[in-house]
Amino acid sequence: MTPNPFSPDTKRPKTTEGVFSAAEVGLANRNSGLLLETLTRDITPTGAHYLLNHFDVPLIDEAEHRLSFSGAFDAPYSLTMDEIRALPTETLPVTLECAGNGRAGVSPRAYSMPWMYEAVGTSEWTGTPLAPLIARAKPQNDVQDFAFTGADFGFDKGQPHAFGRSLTPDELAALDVMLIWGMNGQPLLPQHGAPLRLIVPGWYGMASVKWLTDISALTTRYDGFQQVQTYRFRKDENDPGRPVTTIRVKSLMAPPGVPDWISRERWLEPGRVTLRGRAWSGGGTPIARVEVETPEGWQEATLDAPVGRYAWTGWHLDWQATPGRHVLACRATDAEGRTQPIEPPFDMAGFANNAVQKTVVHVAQPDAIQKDS
Ligand SMILES: Nc1nc2c(c(=O)[nH]1)N[C@H]1C(S)=C(S)[C@@H](COP(=O)(O)O)O[C@H]1N2
Ligand SMILES: [Mo]
Repeated sequence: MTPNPFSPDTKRPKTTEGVFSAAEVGLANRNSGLLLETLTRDITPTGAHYLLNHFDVPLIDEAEHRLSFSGAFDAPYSLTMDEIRALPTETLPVTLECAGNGRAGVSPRAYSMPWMYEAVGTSEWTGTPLAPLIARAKPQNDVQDFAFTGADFGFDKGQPHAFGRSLTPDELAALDVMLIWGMNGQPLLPQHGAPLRLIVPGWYGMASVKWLTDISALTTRYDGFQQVQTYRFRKDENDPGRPVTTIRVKSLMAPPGVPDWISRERWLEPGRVTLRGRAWSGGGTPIARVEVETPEGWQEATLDAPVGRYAWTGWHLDWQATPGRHVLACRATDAEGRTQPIEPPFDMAGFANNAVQKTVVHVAQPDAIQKDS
């Protein structure tokens, strides 16, 4: 028998520091981030929404695609895409954020997709509520988990598996889980899960399974790799950890002025500038306050109306920019009083780093800038 070519540690140190490896850069090329300048928009342009795909993107013929309800259901069934699109349709703006967002700012750093700030975005997702479809399949009384399986298959830590996640019956009852086929008024793109995905509003992105093929009712707890071996907060190797679920409160600033190509530090002219950005929290909790740090100290920003219960809130603050180098920052607090830390919280996998973003700006008159000639 040929052995599994991928051992638990194949080319994967546990944590690392300093320069980024070729493997990390390769992951960053496949999994693009939001363009921070689009943080001025309520809805992220589709092409600027972040991507996180563990394996290869399955290119599915939607005429052949079926969603099956299998396992411990009394009335298992399956649906074609035409049948799914004929169901009651809703459109919901939801902010999605990857649990690994901010990982590159945690020290030592987990050896994985090296996100800085960009793994977040808001889309208008079109689909149908999932709960009635599960009820129609008549789950048996002793069901403990519903397992959601994607069409993508690969290896992680030596373990072959299709990407899959689960929710308990209680979680399903508490969350507004949607079955989604449209994004911003267009059909889902292959890289975002076409033809069908889940959106689990208020939770980190890993729960929103793409390329959904099967929903299985289990009378035991689901033990898929992506459910039990990762997406857990762990302080060290021996820590069994706690599952990663709802999104932590966070905010970002759309960088003002214009950038330096490599460093992304900014240049802007002295005078009044409107600083703008977005703030969000998990579990449907509204944003209560955003403070912005300028050389004059922390000041409270003005909040826009939220884009939706599960979507981010815009904020803005007018600042009189004075000449010099400054570090700007923003910090959100949600309606339950949770606020962003200044320093990144440590986690073995670098999950849920919601530390404040810092933006370096250089304020100078145009005539102080050397012309390109
Ligand atoms: N089948 C499948 N679903 C998946 C993933 C995946 O790799 N395979 N990645 C998850 C993760 S970790 C995130 S953050 C979101 C990203 O969704 P997006 O690429 O549409 O932004 O999809 C989730 N659903
Ligand atoms: Mo993610």
